[in-house]
Amino acid sequence: MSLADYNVYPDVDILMETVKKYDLFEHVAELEAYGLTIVPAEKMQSSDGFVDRLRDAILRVCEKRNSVELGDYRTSTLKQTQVGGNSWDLLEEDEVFVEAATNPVNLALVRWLLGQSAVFSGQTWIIKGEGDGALGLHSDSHGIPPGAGQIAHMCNASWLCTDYGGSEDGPTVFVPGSHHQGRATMPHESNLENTPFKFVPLIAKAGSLAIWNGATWHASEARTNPGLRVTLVQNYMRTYMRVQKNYEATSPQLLKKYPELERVIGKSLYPYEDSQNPDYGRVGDMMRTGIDPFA
Ligand SMILES: O=C(O)CCC(=O)C(=O)O
Ligand SMILES: [Fe+2]
Repeated sequence: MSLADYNVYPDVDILMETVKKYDLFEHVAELEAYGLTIVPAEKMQSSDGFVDRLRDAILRVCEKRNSVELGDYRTSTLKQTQVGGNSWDLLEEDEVFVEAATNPVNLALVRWLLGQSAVFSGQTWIIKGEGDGALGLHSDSHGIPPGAGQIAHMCNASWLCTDYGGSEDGPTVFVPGSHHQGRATMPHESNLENTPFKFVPLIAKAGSLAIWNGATWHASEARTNPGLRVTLVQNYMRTYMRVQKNYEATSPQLLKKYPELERVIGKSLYPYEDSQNPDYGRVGDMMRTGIDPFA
């Protein structure tokens, strides 16, 4: 008899049953210890052809939204600057995005990190072409001040839609265990060329899911291989990251009369005004709190 069979702690019992059913114990241990895990495609319980449909949908929506022709993703010469825009808010574009967001293995690990009340926050694609550059080490747990590292506050569950075989593919890289620091990276720590931290690359086949505690420091390497790296990024958050009502639409008259109001309703913070495009000013303001609780 296992502890879950007593059924006295339903929120955990159901998780344990799911973790056992899908053989995820190693992944749960890696999430705790390293702050990330990679679930191979064959363990994802995805339907037949899922990752091909997902990649095709991303490429199709990208072409439509950005008025570009990608051609064959294996040989396409397009660059991130041409295909990186309008990449958020994909859920209603194709049901494959709903499949991705509600995949049972994905949700088991999301709920392990964030509890049963975990909330879907957003999806975006990353499409990276030959010659596209590196991205510095950072935390995705925007808005979480130092000192709050005991639990995961948000997570990133990313579907690989192409194979990541090595550095040449421009993969994500991670600093294992960095989630225990409970803070974002400082500017002088973030450059992969001279950061003092050791990092590991994400190497896996298309259809695999890489999931990490949002506080785990990660970056990405430059891509030198031809063709495109295609990824679906998914963010989930704990409930307290939600506001009861979004006051962004507060009337301009009130905002003018009460100058403090704009700041109080978080008008310079999440969510983005344009649902498909990050407002980089807002991202910066959100991220600043990750290294200073008084920010
Ligand atoms: O793999 C990449 O290109 C960067 C990924 C990343 O920073 C993210 O998904 O939050
Ligand atoms: Fe990130």
